Amino acid sequence: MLAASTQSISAELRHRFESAKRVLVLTGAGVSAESGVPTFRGGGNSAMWKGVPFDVISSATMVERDLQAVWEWFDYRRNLLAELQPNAAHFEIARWQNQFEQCTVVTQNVDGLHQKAGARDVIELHGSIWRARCISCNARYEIQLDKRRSELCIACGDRLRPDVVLFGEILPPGAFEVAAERASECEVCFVIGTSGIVYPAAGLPEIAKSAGAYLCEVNPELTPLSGLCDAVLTGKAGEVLPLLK
Ligand code: BJW
Repeated sequence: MLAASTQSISAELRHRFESAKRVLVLTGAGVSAESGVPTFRGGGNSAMWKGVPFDVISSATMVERDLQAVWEWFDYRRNLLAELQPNAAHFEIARWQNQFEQCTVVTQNVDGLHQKAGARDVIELHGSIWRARCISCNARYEIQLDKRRSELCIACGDRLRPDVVLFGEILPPGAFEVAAERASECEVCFVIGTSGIVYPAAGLPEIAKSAGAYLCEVNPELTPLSGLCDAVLTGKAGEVLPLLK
């Protein structure tokens, strides 16, 4: 498959990009791949932790069955993230927020790299690896790398769990609703580095498209959303996004 080049950016995409006032950017694990963060799927492989598929360990059932194992998986990933930096794609998206009147960044990622690159008001559909949440009262706590992570809730004494959205769990209150509203208002919607199979996030491009937005996918592979998109830029986000300048 041919990678995107300045030539593959059509005149229409360039025009839409230059004239848009409201843009929505939906990102997935692929946007962080060039920072060294492993994706969940893609290339025909599925992430594993100690021989357990990620969709088993990242599940509500596992929180009930073996919270300790879930913490180990997230502690491992958080420690990995501590060494990693945002890449050109994160920085480009953060820059877009100064370029457009409204540029909403909606991410499925829990890594915090958009914010580290300077993006503001990021809608984190699947929570954050940098927070813990009480399993009873939902009180939330920041997790700092240099401090020992607390195991119990200060407010009610019950156990804490990672503040991320696992399979079968509902999204943070209001997050999808705000994202869906922005999707229905945007003129251009970018779909970057997501396999587009996890809902409700994967429904956002459909909302944008039915409200008349121009859809552009950036991904080295085709996805179930590719057919819906007006432009498909085949390549790595960190290489493709700077071509839009
Ligand atoms: C590059 C690149 C480079 C590589 N540049 N690109 C409707 C239909 C069917 C099922 C459902 C439905 N609605 C809801 C469901 C159930 C379920 C679901 O969607 N299942 C599907 C798998 C079928 N959804 C849920 O359970 C959600 N909850 C919910 O809907 O609540 C209401 C409800 C409750 C109960 C019953 C019914 C409804 C919650 C979903 C939570 C997902 N959680 C995870 C784990 C988070 C914690 C953790 O980090 O471990 O979120 S799963 C995992 O997948 C993670 C990701 O955010 C998410 C999406 O993955 P993503 O980001 O797309 O990554 P990959 O790895 O899949 O793809 C990477 C892509 O990057 C690839 O395409 C590469 O090619 C590309 N790439 N390098 C650009 N350099």
